[in-house]
Amino acid sequence: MESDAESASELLRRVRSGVTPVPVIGVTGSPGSGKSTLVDALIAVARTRGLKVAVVAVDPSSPFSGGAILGDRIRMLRHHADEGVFVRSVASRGALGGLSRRTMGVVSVLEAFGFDLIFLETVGVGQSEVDIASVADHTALVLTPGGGDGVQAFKAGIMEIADLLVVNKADLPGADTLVRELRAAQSLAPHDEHTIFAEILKTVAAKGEGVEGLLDAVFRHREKLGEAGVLKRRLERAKFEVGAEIQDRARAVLHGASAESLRNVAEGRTTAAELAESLLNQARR
Ligand SMILES: Nc1nc2c(ncn2[C@@H]2O[C@H](COP(=O)(O)OP(=O)(O)O)[C@@H](O)[C@H]2O)c(=O)[nH]1
Ligand SMILES: [Mg+2]
Repeated sequence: MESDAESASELLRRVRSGVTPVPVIGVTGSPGSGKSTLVDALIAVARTRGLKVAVVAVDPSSPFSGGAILGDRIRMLRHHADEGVFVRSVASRGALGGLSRRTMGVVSVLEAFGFDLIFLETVGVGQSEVDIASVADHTALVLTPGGGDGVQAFKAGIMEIADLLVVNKADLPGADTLVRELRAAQSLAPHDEHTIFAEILKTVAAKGEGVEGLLDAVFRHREKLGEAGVLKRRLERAKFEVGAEIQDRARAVLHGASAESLRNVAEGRTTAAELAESLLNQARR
């Protein structure tokens, strides 16, 4: 599925038919905010409840540069002998926002294999926060005190896309201030009687504190969504996949533009729109 092999689409067709959707929980936030530690703690809690857990950690770097991937692997390694846990790091390969349609294929396979919960960890840089919200059923944004995270989340419009706002490292000073800032930001954001505000939760992932509560909040959010809400999220995911497919193709079409045709645009003999139109037409034939 990850390597986009010929057989992948047939496999995808099969794993997606008749599978009961399981919660896909997106975990995003700045590097170092404690996402991996939190997911690791969530695994432990979920296991005590008898739930089988899969984790897909999307790393924006190459699979060979080590760093974050290695750290995540080592941390979650304590679960390696547990057959109810599966952890997979995937490189984003420069895909927009780090999430690719291949990643969605991987999620579907895990769903078909009977995992009860699927975590999707992505580094929150730019577009990926928005992407994660469109592919996950439940998006948890991990923030830390004292990092100006609250203000930044508000500015970047991330508040609206998060279903759960997790103030991690609540053992450090400033956690309550951040919670207050987030509350204030929520009350200022446009809302009506139908708005479901993101729950704000404090955790100390490193000690497992507040993690039970976080998992409960995920299930509460699922209840609020209801069947219709979950279906809506699935449709968003499908839309993301189709969009990613279109972008891949557009890139390939652009790649086929000759230097001469580009020079014509640069020097005003053709407009960008005209060249785009003709490239798309050529690709159709
Ligand atoms: N003080 C404190 N440190 C934490 C907490 N959770 C994680 N950390 C530390 O923060 C660092 C980054 O954690 P990591 O999970 O790798 O962050 P990620 O990059 O978001 O996945 C590690 O050194 C963790 O031990 C916490 O609740 N309190
Ligand atoms: Mg991590």
